[in-house]
Order: sequence, then C-alpha cells, then structure tokens
Amino acid sequence: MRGTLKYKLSKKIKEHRPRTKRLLKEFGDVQVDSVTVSQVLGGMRGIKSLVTDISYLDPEEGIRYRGFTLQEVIDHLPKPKGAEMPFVEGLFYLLLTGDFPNEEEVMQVVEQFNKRRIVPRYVYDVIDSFPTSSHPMAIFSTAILTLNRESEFNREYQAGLKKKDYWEPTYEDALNLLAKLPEIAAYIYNKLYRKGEKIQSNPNLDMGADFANMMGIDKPYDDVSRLHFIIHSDHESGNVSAHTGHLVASSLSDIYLSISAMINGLAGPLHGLANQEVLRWLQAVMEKMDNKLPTEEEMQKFVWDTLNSGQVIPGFGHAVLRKTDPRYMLQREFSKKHLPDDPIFKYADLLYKVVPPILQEHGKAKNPWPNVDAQSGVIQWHYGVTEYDFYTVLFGIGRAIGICANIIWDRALGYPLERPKSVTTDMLEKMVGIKD
Ligand code: CMX
Repeated sequence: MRGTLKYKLSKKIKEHRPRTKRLLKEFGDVQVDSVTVSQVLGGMRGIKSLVTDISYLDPEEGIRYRGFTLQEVIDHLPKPKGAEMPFVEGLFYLLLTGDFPNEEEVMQVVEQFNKRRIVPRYVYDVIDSFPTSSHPMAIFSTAILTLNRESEFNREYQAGLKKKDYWEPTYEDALNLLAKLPEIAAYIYNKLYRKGEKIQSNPNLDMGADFANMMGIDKPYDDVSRLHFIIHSDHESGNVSAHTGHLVASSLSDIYLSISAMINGLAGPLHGLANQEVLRWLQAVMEKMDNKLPTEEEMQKFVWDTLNSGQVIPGFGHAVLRKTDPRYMLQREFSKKHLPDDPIFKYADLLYKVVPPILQEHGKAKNPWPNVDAQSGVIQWHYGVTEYDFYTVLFGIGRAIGICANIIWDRALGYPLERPKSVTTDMLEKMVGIKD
C-alpha cells in the first residue's frame, strides 16, 4: 500500500481532519455570509455555503484545480510519450491529493484504472434494451445506476463500517466506476450511431488514448479526449452537476447512485447540454446560409433573432464567471493550432466576436462572454463526432472525475447530510414588511 495513491490520500486525510474539526469546534458560530431575498428567490446565487478544497472558481480568473490554473495543470502533469496533453489519470491524482504525480505514480493509477475497466455483461444488456431514439445522457445515467450492485461501500456499510473509514470503499467504488466510463460511453456511441459496431478496449493505453481507440478515431483525438476530460472535471461545488453529486452522496448513497444523479443534472440545456445546443444552433445558421460563412452583420441578425424569440444564446454567459472562460480559451488555442480552417471553428470564432457586444446591449446577461460549451462541440465535430446529442456524455466522463474526488473527501471529512431550510412566500413577505 505504501507509495500508492490510496496511501498518500490516507495521509493527506489524516493531516486535514484536525483543520475541519478545529473550525467546527472553536469557530462554529463565526458568520461566513448573509442571505438576501433575491438570493433565496434566485437559485441561491453566490451564497457561500459549501466547502471543497479540490477546485475554486474565481469570477475574474476562472477555475483553479488545487490552486493551479488549467494551463499549469496541463504543463505540470506527466504526459504519455509523444502526447500534447497529460494523463487524465494524473489529474485524478492531483485532484485527490493536491500534488502533481511523478511518472511512476501516474503509471500506478493508469494500471489501477486498467485493472478495473471491464464492464459487466448486464450493463451492456441494459444499454442494448434502450430504443435507439433515446438520448445518450439517459442511457449513460442508467448504465451507471445499473452498476450500483457492485458497490463496495454498500457491502461494507451493511457489515457495520465505521464512519471514519467511509472514504475507503468509496475510493474503491470511484476507481471502479471511473475506469469503466470511457467504455460505457463508447459503447453507447457505437450503439446509437454506428450500428452497434464495438471496438475492444486496449489495456495498454491510458484513459484518453483508449477512449479514442474505442471511438475508432485517430490521433490527435487521444489528446482531444485528454484535454476534454481534464478541463471538464471540476468547477467547484455549487454548479448543478457538482452540487447534485455532493447532495445525493450526502445521504450516503453510493458513488453509482450519486454520479448517475449528477449526470442527470448535467443533462439540462442551461448546464452541460449547452455544448450540444451550441452545435444545433450553429447548424441551423449554416443551413440558412447554405454553408457559407455569414458576414458579421448576418451573424448579428441570427443572434438578435434568437434573443428576440426569447431564447438564450447557448455557450455564452455564466452564473459565476465574469470573464471569458479559460476552458473556452484553451480549446480555442487547440482549435487554432489543429483546425484553423475548419468551417465550424470559423463560425464559432465569429460568434466570439459578435455575441458579447450584443449581450451587453441586450442588457440582461451578467456575463456576456463565452463559456466552455461554446467551443467543445466544434472540436468534436472536426474529428468526426458530429452526433451532437453525444457531447454532454463526454462532459459527463470528465465531470465524474471531479465529483468522485469530491465525494471521497466529503466522506473522509465526515460532512453530514445536506439539509438547508426553506421558507414560504408568506414568510418572506412578512420578513420584508409587506404583510402582517
Ligand atoms: N443568452 C441570453 N440571455 C442570457 C444568457 C445568454 N447566453 N445568459 C444569461 N441570460 C439572461 C438570463 O436568462 C437571465 O434572464 P431573465 O432575467 O429573463 O431570467 C438574465 O440574463 C440574467 O442571467 P445571469 O444572472 O447573467 O445568468 P444566470 O446565472 O441566471 O444563468 C446561465 C447562467 C449559464 C444559465 C446563462 O448564462 C445561460 O442560460 N447561458 C446559456 C446556456 C449555457 O451556455 N449554459 C452553459 C453554462 C456552462 C455550463 O454549466 O456548462
């Protein structure tokens, strides 16, 4: 066990526990935030009421994982030979421990993932039983849920597991699940869009490369996958998918139940589904333009038409960010390098120029800048994944990595059942003095 990720994690957990304990014991009554009526009625925007050390989202700067910007993460994580993007398995190590793994440490995690990647037959049967008209996110969520019978946490909990040890079988469940997600996703893709043609996984490959292999797409799709999974993995705890994962896990539901639930939250068009909506929107523009790139004025008209019909511009705006999303910028840099002449990239880039001033003039969105979803589908499309319904599944594989890391730490630090308090409209009216 010494020298393994689990060993290192157990040390980190032991070191961290007294910090949480002390805060609770000595400073439990210190006020962190106050809450306004607009926050209560407005989706709890900005209320500081969750804690995670895995990532932090600064409104002006964007996400940092364990204190590191995405560029630093990409620069410092070990990379497979010849690859431009790092091992996704190394990111899991970083999220869990706060330290960059060396080559040997990352290869241990790659080996752990490879050992656990075989998907039980009954999961394929469940996937196969879905009509091909089903949305891939519904299938993905169900496939994950189906694995719940494998949960080591459940088995040990039934046998009388001590609270301080909850994190250990949760860690095992997390690895068991994460290792299977690429194969489950690729199987769904091949069932829905490739007449069920299945490509076997290759145990000699890392997660990104094996996913590219199972999708049947050549290089640099392995790097596209690594980049995609890494930048989508975590965005602190308040977004719908992260919060759902944390909330469900707080009732001691196992990883499978929790990650399936978080996938359902991700599947909404205001959250992860926006990446498919961007492509759908762009396709409609391309059709109307007979595949010619619109002029700036023509594109402005498409954007205004969408806004005037009461719809949002997908891929723009954010609940926390107030600047261009660094996840967008990284993907834009990748696109400029690898697909500068791609017509969809040109369309998306024109949107980058046209949409922010329009949203500013429109005067509603607090953040007129593009988010991660404005660019991710463009890259997928370029490499042949044109079935945009599938894009949120790719987001889901990445996001599962961050949420699993969070749930393991939630259990390690003994965070309790989540249970905020609600009020009635009557009560709010009395509080503000407009009703007796
Ligand atoms: N197009 C048009 N209107 C927008 C907008 C956009 N891209 N972004 C925000 N607005 C509108 C909101 O709908 C809201 O209108 P109402 O007052 O009529 O309800 C108003 O501007 C204020 O919203 P906000 O405070 O700026 O943003 P929210 O925190 O309420 O919502 C988000 C954030 C992301 C849901 C919103 O910006 C949006 O709908 N964007 C488009 C969908 C999208 O790209 N989602 C993906 C986000 C990233 C991710 O989670 O994957």
